[in-house]
This record gives sequence, C-alpha cells and structure tokens, in this order.
Amino acid sequence: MEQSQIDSLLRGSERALGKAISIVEDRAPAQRELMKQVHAHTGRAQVIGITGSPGAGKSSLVNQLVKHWRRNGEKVAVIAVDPTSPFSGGALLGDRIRMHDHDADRGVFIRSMGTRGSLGGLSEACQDTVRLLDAAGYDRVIVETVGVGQSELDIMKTADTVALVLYPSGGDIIQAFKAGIMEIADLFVINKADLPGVTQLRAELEDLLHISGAPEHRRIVETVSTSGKGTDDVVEALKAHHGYLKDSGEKEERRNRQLESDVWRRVLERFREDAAPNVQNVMENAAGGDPYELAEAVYEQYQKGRK
Ligand SMILES: Nc1nc2c(ncn2[C@@H]2O[C@H](COP(=O)(O)OP(=O)(O)OP(=O)(O)O)[C@@H](O)[C@H]2O)c(=O)[nH]1
Ligand SMILES: [Mg+2]
Repeated sequence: MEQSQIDSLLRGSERALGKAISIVEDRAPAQRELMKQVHAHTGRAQVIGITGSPGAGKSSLVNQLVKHWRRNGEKVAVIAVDPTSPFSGGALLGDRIRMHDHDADRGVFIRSMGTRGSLGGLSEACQDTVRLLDAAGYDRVIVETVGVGQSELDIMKTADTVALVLYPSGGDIIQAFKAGIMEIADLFVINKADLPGVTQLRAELEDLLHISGAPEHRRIVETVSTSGKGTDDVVEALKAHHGYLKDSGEKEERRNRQLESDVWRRVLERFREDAAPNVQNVMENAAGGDPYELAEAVYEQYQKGRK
C-alpha cells in the first residue's frame, strides 16, 4: 500500500481501511510492510472478544453495545467471524440485517471475516485486522466468534476482555468447558434472561467457577439483548475488567505474552511462505510415502536453496 493510503488509514479513512484489511486477509507478502508501518500507532483500542454457542445472542448483544458506545460518541468496530457451523447460515443473514442499523453511521465499522481455506490463516488475519482498526482510531474493537475451534480460541486470546455469552438451555456450559473457553472468559453474560431457567444456569455457573478456583474479577451479568436490558451492566463490567487489567499489571503481562506468540506466528508464517515451493516440489514426486521422510526432504531442499 502506498504511503498516502497508509496516512489516510491512520486518519480513519474507511476506504483505506477496507483495502488494508483485504491485504491482511489475503496474507499476501505485502501485509508485512503494511503491519510494520501501522505498528507504532496501535495499542490504544480496547479489544473485546464475544463468544458463545450459535444463537446465544452474541450479535444482539454486540448491537446493543454498539448503540451504547455510539451514544457516547466513541468509534466502534466490529469483526464478525463467520460461524463455521452450517446451522448458523440463517443467523448470519440476520446479523447483516440487524447490524445494518449502523451502516449509515460513520463511527461504526463492520466487517465479516470468513473461514478461509488457508491453514490457520483466519486467526492471523483477524489479529492483524484488529490492529489496523486500532491504528485507524477505533476506541472499541469487538470480535464476535462462535466458540468452537482452535482458531476461534486463538482469536479470543488476543482480546483484552473475553465475554462468554450463555443462555438458559442445557449443555451450554459443559460445551464451553470442553472447548476451553471457560478458562479464558473474563466475563459471563447470561443472555435471554427473559426465558425460564436463568436461576439454575447462574447456580451451575457459580458452582463451576467456584470449583475451578476462578479469580474474583470474573463477573456474571444477566441480559435481554433483544430489548437492551442489562447492557449497562455489561458495559460496567467491561470497564471494571479493563481497570483490573491495568491496576493488576495483567495488561502488561498479557501484552508481553502476546508479543512472543506474535513473533512466533510471524516466523512460522514466513517459513511457510518460503518453504511452500519445496513442499510442492517434493509432493509432486511423492507417490504416497512416509511423511517424516518427505518432511525431511522438504527441509533439506529448503536449506540447499538458501546456500
Ligand atoms: N428471548 C430472547 N431471544 C433473544 C435474546 N437475544 C437474542 N435473542 C434471539 O436469539 C436469536 C439469535 O440471536 P443472535 O444475536 O443472532 O445470536 P448469535 O449468538 O449472534 O448467533 P450466531 O451468530 O448465529 O452464532 C435471534 O432470534 C434473537 O432475536 C434475548 O435476550 N431473549
Ligand atoms: Mg451472530
């Protein structure tokens, strides 16, 4: 991307932003230079991850949060990571319609991000997109994912605060527990609090948190995201968690941990790019065979090529 376009992005141009996001989504080599350029302008936004099973009401909650923050004049960006589950196909269309409320509003930027074919490419693209939005001056960046796969979990780990949306219907908590999301959630939202079963769900959740020795700062909040009831409590809890992160030094710690994994992923990504021709080469001549030997052959060829 040209310098003038990067400057536009830093001034908040949606067009420049859209173009930059396409570059990081494609994982084209140009993304490296781009990310280098914007890096110095990141670190200001509050990144909020919202996860939970399909239909839990994540988008409805996001919608309410956007409204709330817009009323305060804050700039808000939303990345909706497409649910992998085919059951959610219909709901996605719903997302578009509901989120359409904000389309004309210049202070809101909404982007859907698909599960691309490339290995692990989604979480990388998503992390970089968060940084672009941060650099473009968005105060809050919300990332919505369905809590299922490893790449969603990776995406959530890069957020400052992770909210897990649950709703009264059996099996929800256990699923989250299995997927490893319970451990990384900072805030629990019991949505659809207008439906029966809330008291029981809260009791189950409190038990689980108690058993797992969860730290004090993890709060439980009830919402009805279709009406907006409880949104203020979510906002308040997010604010409290952000304060806790700063005061306890955990924000610093998390950022440092993030830095190392970021360096790793960039090294690996670069290696994947560089070794791709060797893999292709070796695979062309491999009629079946032993993966260990083939990998060895790739590595040998790669090293020879570097001499
Ligand atoms: N009764 C009730 N229904 C709700 C509430 N919040 C959301 N819903 C409904 O639940 C359905 C799913 O809501 P979404 O906000 O699309 O849920 P989601 O978690 O984003 O769904 P996916 O993105 O498909 O995983 C919609 O029909 C909403 O109207 C609530 O608080 N109470
Ligand atoms: Mg949704």
